[in-house]
Amino acid sequence: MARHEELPVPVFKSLEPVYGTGSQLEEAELRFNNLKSKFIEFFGHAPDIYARSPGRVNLIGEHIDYEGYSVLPMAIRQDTIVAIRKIEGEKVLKIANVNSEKYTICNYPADPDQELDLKNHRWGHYFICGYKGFYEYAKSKGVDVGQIVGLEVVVDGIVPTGSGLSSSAAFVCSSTIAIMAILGASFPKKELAQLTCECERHIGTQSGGMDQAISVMAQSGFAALIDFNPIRATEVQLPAGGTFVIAHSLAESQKAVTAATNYNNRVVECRLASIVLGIKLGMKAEEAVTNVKTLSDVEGLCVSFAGTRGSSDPVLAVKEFLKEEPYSAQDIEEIVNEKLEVIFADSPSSLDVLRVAKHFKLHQRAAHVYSEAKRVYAFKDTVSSKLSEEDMLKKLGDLMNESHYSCSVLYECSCPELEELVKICRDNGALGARLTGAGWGGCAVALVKESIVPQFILNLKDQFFQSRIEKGVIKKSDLGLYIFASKPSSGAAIIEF
Ligand code: NG1
Ligand code: MG
Repeated sequence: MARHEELPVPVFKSLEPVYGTGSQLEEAELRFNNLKSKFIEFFGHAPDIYARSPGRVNLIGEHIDYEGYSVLPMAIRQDTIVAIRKIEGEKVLKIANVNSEKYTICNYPADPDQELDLKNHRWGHYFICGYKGFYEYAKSKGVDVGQIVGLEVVVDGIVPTGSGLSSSAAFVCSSTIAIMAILGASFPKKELAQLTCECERHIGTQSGGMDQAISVMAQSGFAALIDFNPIRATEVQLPAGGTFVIAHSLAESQKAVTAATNYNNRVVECRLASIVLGIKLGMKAEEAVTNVKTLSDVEGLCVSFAGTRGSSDPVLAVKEFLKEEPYSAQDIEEIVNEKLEVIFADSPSSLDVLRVAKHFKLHQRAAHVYSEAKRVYAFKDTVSSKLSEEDMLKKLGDLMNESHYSCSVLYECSCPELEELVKICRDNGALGARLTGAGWGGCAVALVKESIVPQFILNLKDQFFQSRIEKGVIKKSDLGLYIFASKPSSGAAIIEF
């Protein structure tokens, strides 16, 4: 039997296969009805097809996907639904949102080669990422998708934005799949995961592929170990006695806007760390600059070095060869024998990073990546070990705590609100708690014993959210959006009524 990632995105004629029964189905029915009436309101007729793709919470493995390392996320119930219809004649993409006050209608030309105006970020840009990516991929595969047509689109997303729960990937994946379906193409899930990852980069972040991979490939009831090159998703059964509670720090992390100082900065630092490590471990400077792209490319050299010390831990090489003090651009240029602007000449977003970076913390970033990559496997091994459930949950919690420490201290992608929230989670009995997603705001995820979940949520409401309600940061009636327990949900689907 084919592995599930070889299969196409499932097409359903009703909502039950995606949303199950009960309150979740009721909520979905309301959303789909509303989406349809909004579509009629905007465009005068109903959509032809719907596509949905979920957000995700990353349980462990932060900021390592773009370095080629496996990660362990699960899909959450919150998703983005895209309703779509072809318009013959008019070559325009009309992208509307059910929340038309916050997200006003965006029009773009129906031109797959258009460049996105990144200086003027608009919410509709994410749809265009999928649009461009779909056409690029279809062309590379020689798939004929016919004449260019116009599209009418209405979007309904309930993944909180800027929260580290991948609202962006949910939007890009549901858009791409809707476009694919309306144009009559069908690609296997793993190809969609790859193409949506690449196309989200049109927005200007040098993302890894975790979010799109889990959004497209998730299986209900399971988290997944996602490997890259090639993309693969292996189901991970989580222990029944533990629940993951997601809580928002209420600091919004606008990744597309802060990329040069935050996300892309770290991608650049990792690349520089890997080049310097490659050189220190015997590569010719020129060869390292040309061939070394990620820390996983030089892991073998680091492990060989560790072997001379009777270990297999690549972090030993980091400690030996990368100084703890921040490097200046000049420090690095002397080692690599090249101008940094030349190394990154083909990447405008990396050049933006170089323009604003004061220094580069190569030691800390590399130490985080190598140690976090190991924690992912330790997490996976623990889940499938013979430990008692009690011991298993404790071990998983410890790994999450270590991950948070590393993100916070070595990768510096936390923020005061997340630190406060993580501490409150632990003080209230979480076995482990950590930031999730890119960080610099957004959500924390806590592993909590099933039996104390209701009390845990009440305590967090009291100790973290209450003062923010009083200050008017959020409305009490919206609390359910900011703190909730989550079970592993299903991945992308196409729905045709
Ligand atoms: P968020 O910020 O949750 O969308 C981002 C990246 C991931 C991964 C994490 C950090 C995008 C689309 N996603 O996730 O690929 O690198 O940060 O682990 O940029
Ligand atoms: Mg995102």
